[in-house]
Amino acid sequence: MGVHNGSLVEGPRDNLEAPVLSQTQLDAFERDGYYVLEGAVDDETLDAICCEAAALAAYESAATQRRVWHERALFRRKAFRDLLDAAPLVAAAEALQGTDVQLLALDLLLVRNEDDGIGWHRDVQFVCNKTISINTGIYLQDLTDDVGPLRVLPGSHRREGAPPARGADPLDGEVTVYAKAGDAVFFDAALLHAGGRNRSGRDRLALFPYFGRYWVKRMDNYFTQPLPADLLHTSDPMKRQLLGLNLRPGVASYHGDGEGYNRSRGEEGIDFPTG
Ligand SMILES: O=C(O)CCC(=O)C(=O)O
Repeated sequence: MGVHNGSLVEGPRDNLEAPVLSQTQLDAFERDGYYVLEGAVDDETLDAICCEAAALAAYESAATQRRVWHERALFRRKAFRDLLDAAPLVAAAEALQGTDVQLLALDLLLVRNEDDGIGWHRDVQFVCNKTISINTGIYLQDLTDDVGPLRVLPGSHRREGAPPARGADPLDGEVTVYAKAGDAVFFDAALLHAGGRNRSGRDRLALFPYFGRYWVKRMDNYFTQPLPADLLHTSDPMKRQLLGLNLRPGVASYHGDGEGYNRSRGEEGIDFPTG
């Protein structure tokens, strides 16, 4: 077993097109299927998220061992909306997934003390030779052995088939990811991974922004509540793209171009804006 392959994002995000990860880091993500970005969320945002998450957990019945809150529950709270302003997080997601990156979902996971955790699994069963979507664990406490750290099987995102072991049994080549609170563990959603048993005596909380290509369907259909108005009507181009409202101008997606092909087939004023 080893430890994670993380290292810091290189430099501030001053240009949307500028790569923020080195080619070596991108190659490691392609080979291993995961990448740890240290300090993805600043301390102020992380503190606010921890407070809101702890409040949600405190309100939940003590009998609940494990539960997830989805994006519409979370986006009612400013602290979670502010995650979309975490520039290092968004820049790394863009570098790993592509310029047409979208936020497919956002979940908060609560794992109570003495919960068994979750055995080896993939978040999507669709294994192929490209990364279609990336789940991201942002843990709200340091992942020490008593908290039940995340375990991953490097390279498994490119290999079809069921986990070669039952439950959470150890696997040859597995890596334990000792991420710190506020780091982001990006992993190809087809990567085999497992979450350990929580023996810390405290709630184990983690946020999972789930990224994908722009042409992958967001999980909007599952929600009965719309996005909050400030997100739905935001003029921030990157937020609009993350939320599936508009691609940023000039960003290539469906046809590998900037939507020029679709526009050339349309009719002005009917199926695209004229302004
Ligand atoms: O608990 C973790 O660290 C991972 C959680 C997970 O993989 C899941 O809930 O699907």
